[in-house]
Amino acid sequence: MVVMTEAVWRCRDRVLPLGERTLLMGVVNVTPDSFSDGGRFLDTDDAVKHAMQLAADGADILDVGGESTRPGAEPVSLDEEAARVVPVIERLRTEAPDVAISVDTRHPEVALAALAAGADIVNDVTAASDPGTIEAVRTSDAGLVLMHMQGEPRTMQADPTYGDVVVEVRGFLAERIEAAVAAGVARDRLCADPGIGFGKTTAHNLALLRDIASFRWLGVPVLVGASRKRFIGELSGVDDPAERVEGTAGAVAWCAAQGVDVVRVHDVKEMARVVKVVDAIARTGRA
Ligand code: HH2
Repeated sequence: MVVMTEAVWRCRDRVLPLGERTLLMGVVNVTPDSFSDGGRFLDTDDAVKHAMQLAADGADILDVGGESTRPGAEPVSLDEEAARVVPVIERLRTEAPDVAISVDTRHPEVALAALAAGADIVNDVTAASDPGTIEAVRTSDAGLVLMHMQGEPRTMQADPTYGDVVVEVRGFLAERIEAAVAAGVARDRLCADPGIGFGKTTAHNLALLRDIASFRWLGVPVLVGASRKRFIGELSGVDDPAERVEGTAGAVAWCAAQGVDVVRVHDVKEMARVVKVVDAIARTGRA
């Protein structure tokens, strides 16, 4: 049984409830090269249509990204990245007013443009390593996802090495939370993510997921993005990332049962059904 405390995640003027249920962050990749759906939604209309479907399927947050962070991906220019995400965010802001919008970027310039277009959250796979991102979040009162990554996308899967992966990743996130708070970001704006697949072997991913409940000690909501990732394909014997739905459901069910607050997923309709059942079993406070 997961015993939850009353808490919220504040993102600009939105208040996301924590504890009652597992929140769903739907992935909207406006990229030609994302690992599981690259090129499908590069056009603004296609991306908005896809995002609206995810919202209808039950997404609480739409995570709009314009740069692939898959292992081996080449960086894109800031102008190109902003040109991909800003028109999509502007449209979603008016067409999906009830859904929170995050921008998946490691660049403060893109974060600022996305916030100006109406984004509520900055999702940064470098845990706001650029002080400009902290400043953009502080001045806008946006939410901020701090994610752990060892190395950088192009090379991170070459030879990831840890002593104790759980202790190191959790310790890193604790430091980044304190750094953000020291720089003036309110603690209730923050969210922590162990960065599944970012400079991690399958064994590292599994160790982090096995011990994910301990990340609740960080005192901020915990987000996990395991959806369709390589280790899921490896474990379930499925090559095509788009076909890794059942394996993803296994990881999502585990996370929901362990009290993870937000799961970042591609298959929102299916995972909404999964978390409804697991939340009803695992979370207290229900009739
Ligand atoms: N994973 C991906 C991208 N952004 N952000 C957070 N906070 N956590 C994650 O686990 C995470 C993330 C990778 O998935 P995807 O966006 O589908 O692929 P790509 O980076 O190739 O666009």
